[in-house]
Amino acid sequence: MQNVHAMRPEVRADYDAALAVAVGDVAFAVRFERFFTELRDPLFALYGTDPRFADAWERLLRSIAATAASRPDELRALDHEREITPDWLQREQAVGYVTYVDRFAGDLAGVREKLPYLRELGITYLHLMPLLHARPAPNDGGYAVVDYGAVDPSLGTLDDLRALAGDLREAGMALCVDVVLNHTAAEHPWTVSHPDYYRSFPDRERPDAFERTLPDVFPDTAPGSFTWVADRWVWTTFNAYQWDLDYTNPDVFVAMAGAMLDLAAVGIDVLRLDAAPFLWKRVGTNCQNQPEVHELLQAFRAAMRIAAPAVAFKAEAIVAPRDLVPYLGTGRHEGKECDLAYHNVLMVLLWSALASGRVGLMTSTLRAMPPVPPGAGWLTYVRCHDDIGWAITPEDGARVGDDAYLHRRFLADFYAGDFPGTFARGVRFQPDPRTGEARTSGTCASLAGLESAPDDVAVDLAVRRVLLLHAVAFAHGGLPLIYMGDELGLLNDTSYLEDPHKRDDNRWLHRPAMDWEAAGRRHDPATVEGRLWAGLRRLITARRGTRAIHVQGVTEPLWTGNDHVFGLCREQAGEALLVIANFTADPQAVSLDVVRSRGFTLTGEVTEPDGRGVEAYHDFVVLAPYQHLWFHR
Ligand code: OTU
Repeated sequence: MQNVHAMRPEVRADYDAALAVAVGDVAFAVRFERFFTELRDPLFALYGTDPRFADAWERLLRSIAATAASRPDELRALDHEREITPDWLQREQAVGYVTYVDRFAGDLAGVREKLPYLRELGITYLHLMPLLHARPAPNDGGYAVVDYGAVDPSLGTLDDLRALAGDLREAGMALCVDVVLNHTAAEHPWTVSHPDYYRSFPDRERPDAFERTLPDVFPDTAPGSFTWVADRWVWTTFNAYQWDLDYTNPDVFVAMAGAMLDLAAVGIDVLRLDAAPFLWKRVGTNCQNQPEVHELLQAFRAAMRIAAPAVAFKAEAIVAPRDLVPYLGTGRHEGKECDLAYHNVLMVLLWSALASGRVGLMTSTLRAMPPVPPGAGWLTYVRCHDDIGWAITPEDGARVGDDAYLHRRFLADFYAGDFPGTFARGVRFQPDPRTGEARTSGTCASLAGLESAPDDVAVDLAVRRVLLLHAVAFAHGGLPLIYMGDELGLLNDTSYLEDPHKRDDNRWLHRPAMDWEAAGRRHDPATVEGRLWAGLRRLITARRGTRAIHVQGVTEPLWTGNDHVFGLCREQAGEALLVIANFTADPQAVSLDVVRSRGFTLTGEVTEPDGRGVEAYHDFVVLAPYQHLWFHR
């Protein structure tokens, strides 16, 4: 136990307390010392002067030690493995799938039975939407938890979850679940036993002060950020039944850390930290992305690294690039925050390019993105369970001489099916009458034109659009996610309109139940399902064979000299990938110089993940409608 003797004295005292629980675990001792200051410093900075802190700190150390001590051999082996290969989530082989448990397979036992389907697709990472015990509907799709220590009874038990995690491990798939850490359900027992876990105010003075600079998340259905409950105003950023936790209280941090550690003990591999930007509030700001949020995330991360280092963190922060990249750990937090974050900007730009048929905004905005800190990576995706918020800033627009406001209006109109000539069939989400803007709901296939397609030609174009967007998400670098049903082209599902608890929230439009009958057609090349399935399989195979996609590579969006053709170059360790992608329904030519200038050649090393051949004409490569080509060197 050499390391223990080398410990600094102040570490030693706290360590002794923790060690009493995790006796004789050398690996734990090493981790404890290594990450101790990463845990202690942010917490002392946030809570050091709070009289509640000493007791909270002791409880935290105890639960960290208890989690480490009870870790079964199987998970310890995983801890060891992932400490050696921290890039395990960002390899070129990694592909994720996102789904609701009930809508995919009824319950957790059902998901276990459906694993062969996911294996066949080539999935290595499964994100199951919120599955902890939620309040009865409405519960925002599970984002209103009443018990963090239990699975929702409609989906199964903790044992079912443990069994599923075990099956997945055996199949080489990682399991991600949501931790709703910004708020609990209004019915959570804490609201009664620990009212000081929440933020509430006797009158409107402070709420009014905050609301002067607070944007509305749900301006249409849940305006304002406070809800009058009995005799006070409770902070409710989202729906009235979702009460924001008060992270100025150290007990809240410890309670939520305990919930995360318990999930680690069940064998969860990745925690999705829901609504991370909102954890800390400050008057005079939009109460998102405050510096304290990063202190909290670093402390959660350090606690987990000490207790269960196999577990990775994924930030759900749908914010501007400047605010987003810090969730991956920047500056003094480098290497100490989340492993993954959603690349919301890429997702928005893909749909923007598809609607306008122009790639200038996408190219210039992506080129201006701050680089990802070493070791961290993006989650790239085309659709998810949420709406699409058209986060295009005035600076983004200005770079290509476009008016960002008008472009956002165009996108909302286009994808709501209102713009003349549009192929999209989506709906407006939370239109804001004050600005005339709206977000967009709708499934990938419906937004891409499959629902509106009058004939085979239009169906063909819609299929190609779906594959094109996925191709860029798959080639970009990071961990690509497929949203359940998109592999089959599932259309908008309007049945939510008949459910009084869902009717007000049109995000349910793009949360259909899995159509297993449609899935049954996935091997028939004459069907839409067959073509999408085969197309995605080709993409997964192409990605797998492309070392340049590995996280350590560099992503460089390229100008191709044709405003309708997107270019993307990936390089890592001497290997490179060039993707050129036509975002229009017309043939588009690109000078072969674009290919040659990067050292690629037209013959020999081209893959055609969309199944069509390469056409060259004199000194040009001519891309068919929505075609994308992958060049390797
Ligand atoms: C998340 O989304 C979830 O993804 C949603 O499904 C939930 O409704 C919500 O939290 C509440 O739990 O505003 O429009 O920057 O954008 O947390 C969706 C992050 C949301 C927010 C995000 C939030």
